Parts: sequence; structure tokens; C-alpha cells
Amino acid sequence: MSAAPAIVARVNRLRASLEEHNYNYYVLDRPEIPDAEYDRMFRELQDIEREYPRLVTPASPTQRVGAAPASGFAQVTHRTPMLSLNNAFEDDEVFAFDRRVCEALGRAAVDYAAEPKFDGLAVSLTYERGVLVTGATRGDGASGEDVTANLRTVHAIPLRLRTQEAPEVIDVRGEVVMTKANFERLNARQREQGERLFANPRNAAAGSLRQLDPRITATRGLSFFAYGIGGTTGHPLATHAELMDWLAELGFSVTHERQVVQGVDGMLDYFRRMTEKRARLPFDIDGVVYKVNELAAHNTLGFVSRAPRFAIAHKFAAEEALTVVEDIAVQVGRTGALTPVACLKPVFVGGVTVTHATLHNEDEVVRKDIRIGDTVVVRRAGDVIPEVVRSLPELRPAHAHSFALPQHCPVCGSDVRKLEDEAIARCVAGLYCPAQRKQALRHFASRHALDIEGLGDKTVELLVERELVRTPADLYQLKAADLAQLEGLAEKSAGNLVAAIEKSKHTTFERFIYALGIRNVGEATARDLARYFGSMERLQAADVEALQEVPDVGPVVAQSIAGFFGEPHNRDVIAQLTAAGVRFAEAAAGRPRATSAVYGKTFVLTGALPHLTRDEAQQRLRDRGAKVTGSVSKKTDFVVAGADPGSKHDKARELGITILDEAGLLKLLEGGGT
Ligand code: 5U1
Repeated sequence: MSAAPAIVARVNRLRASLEEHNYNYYVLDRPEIPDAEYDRMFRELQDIEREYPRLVTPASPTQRVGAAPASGFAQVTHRTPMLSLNNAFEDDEVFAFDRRVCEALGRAAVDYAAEPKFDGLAVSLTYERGVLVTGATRGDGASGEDVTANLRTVHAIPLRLRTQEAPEVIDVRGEVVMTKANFERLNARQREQGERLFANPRNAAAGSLRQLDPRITATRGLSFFAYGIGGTTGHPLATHAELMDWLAELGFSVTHERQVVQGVDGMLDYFRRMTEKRARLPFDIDGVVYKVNELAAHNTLGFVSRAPRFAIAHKFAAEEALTVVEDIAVQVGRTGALTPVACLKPVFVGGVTVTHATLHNEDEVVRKDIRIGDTVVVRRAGDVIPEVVRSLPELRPAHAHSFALPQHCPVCGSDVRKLEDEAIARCVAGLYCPAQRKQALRHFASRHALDIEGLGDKTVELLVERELVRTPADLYQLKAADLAQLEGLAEKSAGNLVAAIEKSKHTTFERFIYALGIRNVGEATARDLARYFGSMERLQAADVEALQEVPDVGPVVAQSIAGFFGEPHNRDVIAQLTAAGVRFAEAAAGRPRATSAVYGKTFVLTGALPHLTRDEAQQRLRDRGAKVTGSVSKKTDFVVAGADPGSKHDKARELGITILDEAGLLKLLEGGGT
């Protein structure tokens, strides 16, 4: 049924009225009518739209909540990247910022637009011909998540801009925040319902915006403050202050705390006033932002990586609090590193309750003289991880005691070693320790190690979590039926993976050494070790002195290798691998002879060769005692260039280095014995 003109006119009037009152209430914070009157008009509009569905438009005030729950969020590419800000923590850094700006602009003094830095979530809102079409999170700055349905429920975000002259398209940038009062109310409700509490208003805002059901977001009372645009406005604006006024005219909340200030004195004065006012503001802020006020200067100043040179965030000092170290636990990371972690009496600092803080390594515990039982200063700034700043020995109780790292891994019981000139102690059972399993398996299967095609990160995770595999040797016991049970592995890929594992049994000695994941042993060292020792038996028997006979192996690497083979758990896994049928041609690892034409020369490979793969070319060169490096320098002897060689080729020409094609390389390789 089509609506009579009087109905259409009524709908338009109701919408205009509701938009106006929504704006007065949520943006200006100045309601002009009682809530009951607003609700009456809203219901009248809903009734008419129900009767005449064709009159419904996406920008109608009834359409804020309406979208069905989503199963996930799509990615949106920002038309203009969303920048991040460089931070200043000290006055000096603000002085340096002003100096850089004045120098670049050739001015003695500059005006800055100063505003609070909201502690919320940055979003980008795209309006086409004045109507909100997309709202996205910042993501990595280049693309974010499409949270349009959720952002539409935020009343301070206009569904339609308050102007007759809306730009064809505009991206408005700003921050979604939750007031401290709404945060308290939300947590009280969560507590009553036995739900998880949010640590601070920012986490609550983020959690609310990432709800799959927009109806939940709608109940969270989120706010939005605009602070800029992506790209240009197409509107004659000379300053950031004018841009903020214009955004306010378009219907956005813009902070009342904004102010134009002169030079460093003005910025620092503003910072001190906001520091003092911070606790009384309805929102959390974590600092202030200064932007060069003149917009034309933004183009002159440009960007460094993803941060503008025309703006800086001046962050408030980190909050500190006192608490007690109840214990020091030890975590074993995926590379075997042992990290002492302070277990703290829970303390609220910087917006969260802190119960643990990393102490990084044993030296740090000694340097800061932190003992179990000590009262310590804990610091946390914004989203930075909490840290123990220092202990207070004057408050030390008699029962306080020092901490020492265990000599055996708390996860697997193997030896713990600290290499010379390294601060980190590690569990040496890289092939065996459960904490290091996933990492060890990923590395073992990687392309330059045993190159097991199809054994990706996800499969490794599943194999370890289901306890189908504990060490690399267990891989060789897997059956296609075991693998086919894993999510994402169809019968065919399970069969392919078993075949790939089988194929990996035939490898080279250097790949096998590299695959063991010995700390400090990369591909080049693995190759040198394979050449020098020629057999696993000789390599395992070598002590630190013997290992240092190998070219380029110093004391640290030698200790690392000796420590690895000294650990019985690792030797067991190697024996199991051999028993499972893993074979490498040990005898073939003869030492290259100095008679090869490429022996001792340094090569750089660039571009695609017609017949040899990059790996094959590298292998042949290295087998004959050549060195292959990644970049061209005066030390390079030859550059081998294939198709589309790029800048390395140009550099070789500049430096007068001999450039070979594949045929030239092959000739040179044939030119001497190996
Ligand atoms: N208040 C405010 N926050 N904030 C964050 N202004 C502001 N501007 C930003 C960011 C990331 O960026 C523009 C300077 C590009």
C-alpha cells in the first residue's frame, strides 16, 4: 500500500523531531523534552513504518537497532589509512616536537590545537551523501573490522549528517568510549548476573563494540567523540579548530576541552590543567593530543611511517602502586627461556587489577634486589604491561628471602643453562620439553629443515594438543587414520601428510642438524658442522673446544651445541629418529676443496633463474665452498642475475661487480673440482 502525502509528511516531521531530540540529548547533553514525549513520537513512527514498510529508510531513527546477530566481522579497507600517534612522556619530548615542527615550517612559533586523548577505541565512520554507510575499527590502520551494525546503536553517532551540503563521501574519525558512570553500572549488572567483570572503561567499550549481537551493544550506553577526518573535506577549512567546529555542526560530539594554544608553553600549560582535571572528567583519558592548528601545514609536515609529523600524544605518567611479592614463579617459554614472574598481592593500578608481573630474567631480580615477601612499587601505563619498578628494602620483613632460578626445568626436569654473555637461562631439552614442543615441531618440519609439506602451524597445534605427538620422532609413528580425525584435515590431505613425513626420512646431514633447533645454530652453522664432523656420532662426541675448531663457531655457539647434545633427552629423541628410519648421507658431507673456482668467493643471487631454483643454486655454490649472502656490497665477488633482477643488479653495476647469468654460473661451477 502506498502512503498518502500526509503520512509521508508526518513521517518526515517525526524523523526530523526525533533526530533533533536525539542530538540534544546525546550530543549536546541538553534534553528539551521529557523522555516520555520522545518515546511517544518514537512509537508513532514505528507504528507508521510497520504499516508502510516502504517508507523505512536506513537513516530512520527506528533503525539504530535492528540488524540480526552476525557470525563474525568482515574486513574493511580504510580509504585513507588510520594513523597512530607518536608519544611524548616527558616535557623534553614536547620541546623536541615543537622544534621539529618550527624548523620544518620555517617559523619561530606555531599554534597548536590541544585536546584530551580519549582512552577508548578508534573508529572510522564513512558517510555517503550524508548517510552513515560503514563503521570500522582501526585494525592495523590499513584495514579494520566492519562494526557498522554496532556503531549504528551508538546514539552520539548521527545516522545522517545535520547538513544540506554533505560531501559526496567523508570518513569521520574518532573514539568510541564508555563513561565512567556507565562502566560502573555495567559492571554492577555483570556482577548481579554472575558475568565476567570488565577491567576498565576502555576494555568495556571494546568488548561492547565487538559484540556479534548489536542488541547487546545497544544496552551498553557507548559514546563517541569525533576528532578528525580521513582525507579531505571538500570544505573551506583553514585550521583544525575550524574542522572540529564543522564536525560539531554536522552533528558529532566534539570535546568541550579543546583549545588552541601557543607554542611549547601553551602545550605544557594545557597538559598540567588536564592532568589536574582528569579525575573530574566523565571519561577516562590517558593524555592529551597536540596538533599543528593550521591544516595546510599538515601537508608540509607529512608523515613518518604511520604517524603524522604534525601531531603528538603527550601521555600522562604511568600510575604506580605498592604491593607485596607473594612468590616468584618461573615460566618456560616456547624457546625454552626461563622467566621469573612476580606473583603479587592483587593491586589496582593504571585501570586494572595486577596480580603478576614479569621480572624478565635472574639478573634483573638481582639488580632490583627483589625478594619474596618484599613490598614493591608496581607501575602500569595505559595498555603497557605492568612492571615491578623497585623494591622497598626499608619495609622488608624478616621472613623475606632471595630468589634463585632452578637448575632444572620446572616443566620437564632437564638441565637449565645460561650461556656466557646471555642474560636468559634456558631449558636445554629443546626436542623433548613440553613447553617447547610446538616450536620444536614447527621448526623441524619447516622448509629449510626436514621440509614436511602440509605440516603447518595449525596441524602442529592440534597434534600436540591431542597428544598425538610429543617429539619430532613421534611424527614417524603417525597413521593416516590418526591425522584424518583432526579438524581441517580431510582423508586425502591426511594421506598426503603421511607421504610427506615418509619422504622427509631421506634428508641431508646439514638439514638434519638444522632441524634439531639447537639455539644459535642456523642454516650456515648447520652446514659448517655437517662438513666438519661428517657424522652424527662425531658431532655428538665433540666438546666445546673441538666445536670451536669449526670456522665461525665461537664459544657461545659451541656451548649451546655441547649443552644440547649433553642432554640425554635430546640424544634419546635423535636415536628414536634414526630408529624410525630418518637417514642422511653422512659420508657425502665431504669438505669442499680449494680447487673449486667458486671456493671462498661471495655470491649474491637475484631474480629468477631459468632452470635452477634459488635453493638449488645456493646449495651448489655452498657445496663448493662459496658464500651466498643477501645483499650486494664491496665484498661481493659475483652477482648471479635472473629475470627481473631489481636493485641488487643495479648496485652490482655501480660497484663494478661481475654479473653472471645462469649459464655463466654453471660454467663457473664446472670450472673446478669439488
Ligand atoms: N583527541 C585525539 N585523539 N586522537 C587520536 N585526536 C587524535 N588524532 C589522532 C589520533 C590517532 O590522529 C590524527 C592526528 C591523525
